[in-house]
Amino acid sequence: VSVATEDIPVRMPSYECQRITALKHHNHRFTTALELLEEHAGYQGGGQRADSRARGFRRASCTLKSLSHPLTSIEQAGKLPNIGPHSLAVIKDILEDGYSQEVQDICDGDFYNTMQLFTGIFGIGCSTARKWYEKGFRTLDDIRNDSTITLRKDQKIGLELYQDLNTPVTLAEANIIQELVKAEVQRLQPGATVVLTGGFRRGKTEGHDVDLLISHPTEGKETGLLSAVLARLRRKNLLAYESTTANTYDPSTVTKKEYTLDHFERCFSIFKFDKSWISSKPTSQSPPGVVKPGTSNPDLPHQGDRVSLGTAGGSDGESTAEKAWVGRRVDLIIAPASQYAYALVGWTGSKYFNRSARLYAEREMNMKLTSHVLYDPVKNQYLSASSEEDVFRHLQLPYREPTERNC
Ligand code: DGT
Ligand code: MG
Repeated sequence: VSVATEDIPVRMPSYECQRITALKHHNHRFTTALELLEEHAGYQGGGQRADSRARGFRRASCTLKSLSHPLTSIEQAGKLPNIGPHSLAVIKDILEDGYSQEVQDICDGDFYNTMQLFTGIFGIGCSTARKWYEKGFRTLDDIRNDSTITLRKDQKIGLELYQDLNTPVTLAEANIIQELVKAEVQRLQPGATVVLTGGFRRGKTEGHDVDLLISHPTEGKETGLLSAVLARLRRKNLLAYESTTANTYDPSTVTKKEYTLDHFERCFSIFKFDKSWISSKPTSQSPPGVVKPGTSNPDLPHQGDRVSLGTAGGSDGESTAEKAWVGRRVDLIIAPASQYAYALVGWTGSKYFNRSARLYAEREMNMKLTSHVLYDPVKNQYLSASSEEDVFRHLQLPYREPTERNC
């Protein structure tokens, strides 16, 4: 007897971290629309209410991503967890008409497109972008040419390198940057580790930045590493921008503070990625797209070589028209060994996976999960973990591979 997939009862747990969410799934036509609505809701002011509207669309999208077959009926959508009335109405439109007029109108509108343009500037958040939109600004030149706007250093470079920073980073580029940083880190501190986290670790082949988690198996040996690595990169003229924040982790405040952001020592940077690195042929020992740094490869940067040809200038100006490098956003995060497993989970993401894991820990396990530690307030115990598997085990969650955390 054959049963139509939409008639199979779906038993889906409501926390995203309890489910498998792969990059490829069966419901892209719905999730693209819902995530556009999420983005649009996030662009609107209104604090927590706007945030929770945005989150509602994302949660509905996450549910459909976890579904093992294409959604074909609104009745079934209604039985799934975390799909609110607004999302349901959008799904219904798409099922019936093949598209959503609401989404179409947003895409065609000035507001959404301008907000996308302005929030694409490194250092510009929704509130500044919205302020500019309300003042009537619509193009990057409107911003560049307005004498009343004072930009911070990061925002200036964001505007200068707009084109670069809005071109997705490829996995091949991310691998090269990871190898390059690893070589520098290990020269300074043998045995130190540099792991590519974020979306790339979840299997994405493109991203908006490169997230590198740096650690050392011996606690304490990571101290001072970041500033030393940055000094080396600076000497080689590989940095177009850097901003470091010190470690502010204090375990005793774990229950008091909202730990949505973490407290690791960290550097937001923009690397000057030499365009010629990517055209280099990988060596036979390298994985595809990876060029091993070191003396064996003449194409990698050395002090004073052609990497330094470029200087950060206007993306549409003469100075950068022939620049030999492309700007790439890189986050360097330093995690002490004892916090490494939690940092790895936190920095692998996705952001929504983390959010749901933290919520699950709090509501279902009565524990506090952060990127530093898992804390049990009843036993007043910090639960140590030496692997991601340990973190999942402590939470009594089935282990999910990074590629299954794409909510
Ligand atoms: P992308 O770069 O657009 O391809 O996407 P992701 O998933 O790499 O996102 P990204 O780079 O913003 O962040 C990487 C992961 O690290 C993400 O899952 C959330 C997490 N993350 C980012 N910033 C922070 C932070 O300040 N604190 C903590 N705890 N986690 C963060
Ligand atoms: Mg990333």
